[in-house]
Amino acid sequence: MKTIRLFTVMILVLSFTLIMAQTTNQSQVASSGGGTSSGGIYSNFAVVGEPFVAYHTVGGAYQSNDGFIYRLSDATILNLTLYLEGLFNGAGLNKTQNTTGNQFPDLVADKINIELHNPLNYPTIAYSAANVSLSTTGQASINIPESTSGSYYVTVKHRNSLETVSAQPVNFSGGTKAYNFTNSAIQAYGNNLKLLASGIYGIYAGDANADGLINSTDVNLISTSATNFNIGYLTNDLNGDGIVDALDLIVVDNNAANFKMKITP
Ligand SMILES: [Ca+2]
Ligand SMILES: [Ca+2]
Repeated sequence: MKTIRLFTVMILVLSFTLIMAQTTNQSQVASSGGGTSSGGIYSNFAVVGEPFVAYHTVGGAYQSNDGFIYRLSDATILNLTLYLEGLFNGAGLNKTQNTTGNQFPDLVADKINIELHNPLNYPTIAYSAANVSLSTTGQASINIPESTSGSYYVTVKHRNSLETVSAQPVNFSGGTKAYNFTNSAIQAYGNNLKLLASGIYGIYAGDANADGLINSTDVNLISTSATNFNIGYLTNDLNGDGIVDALDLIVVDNNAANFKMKITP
């Protein structure tokens, strides 16, 4: 009889321990936004603290615990470093201006578009992010969804700069990826970067009509705008000071004279 009672008590203690363990574990799982659950499978959760380990797995491996299965997100963060010739001030990027002051708040210099292109068929875009903030230190960051794991060329577009592509495809299979367009010309496909200062490279300015060529068409657009004393946050304002004038013309003239054009795979 005593044995049976002791056994019952042990079962109760064990059950309580298991319940507590499950509760404790669940309390340490925090949604990172958009977490979903279905049939006991949780996905896109960030996991904090013990006893879970935040694996970053390729292709979506599963970590099971206490009857639940936690699937950890394979989303990738892409951290780009790049300078735009037009905004470069010797140490970083100027903040673009409009008629009343800064166009963007805080440390945002301007906005860019970032595209991931198929490595075997460049015109095919696998993912794109528009209006990404580019900081005065040349930093831009985007989240690449898990569905876009794999290798892609990284393309940077800006409203009056030359389309520029990474030298090679970048692998996006989870974690954080950094790509730097400022430390060497060979970081861009076709070495298509301009030497801005000793050891510092940037994306060519002056493709005002965004056709992939910096030529007389762009010169004429900017020249006309300067003649009309246009002011504001304008595509023809290459240096972003809020005024279209001779300073912008010098930049586009120089790049047009050197027949600068986009170079893509
Ligand atoms: Ca052009
Ligand atoms: Ca200007």
